[in-house]
Amino acid sequence: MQQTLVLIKPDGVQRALVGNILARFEARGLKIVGMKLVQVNRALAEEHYAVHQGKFFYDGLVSYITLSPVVALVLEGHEAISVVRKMVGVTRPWEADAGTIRGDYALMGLRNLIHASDAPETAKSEIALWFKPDELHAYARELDKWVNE
Ligand code: FUP
Repeated sequence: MQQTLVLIKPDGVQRALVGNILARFEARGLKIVGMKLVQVNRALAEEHYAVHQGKFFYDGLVSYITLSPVVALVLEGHEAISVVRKMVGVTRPWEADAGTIRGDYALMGLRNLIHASDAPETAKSEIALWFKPDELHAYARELDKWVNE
């Protein structure tokens, strides 16, 4: 099973959309294997967005994610990385399809509610950045046999 890192960004927490967003992932069959509320400091923000360093939007991105707490999640499931990316929708919220999280709840600019890893290598490094090994939990769910088999 694949694992992916998801962040419900400050706007998602401030707009009280955490429960709604989690419900979508749970209903899809994805399993929460890590979850915590994090007040992101500048160092973590800079490391998370290192790939964007030097781009015109980098400073805004780093400030935005440190404004207010985020919910960090590790979700597990069959093809979890691409499944979650499709559920999230494209980066520019005004272009995101209806039915996606961004397409249903976001509209403008940086306020795109959510981050999700885009590939197996980034999922691996982002999970290691955000979670210690003992914050991730392997457990069986009765419903998995109805989702996965
Ligand atoms: P996504 O994977 O869809 O979250 O998008 P990226 O990782 O490419 O970008 C990360 C964040 O940078 C996005 F949330 C929004 C911001 N961004 C801009 O503001 N302008 C751009 O041209 C590209 C990204």
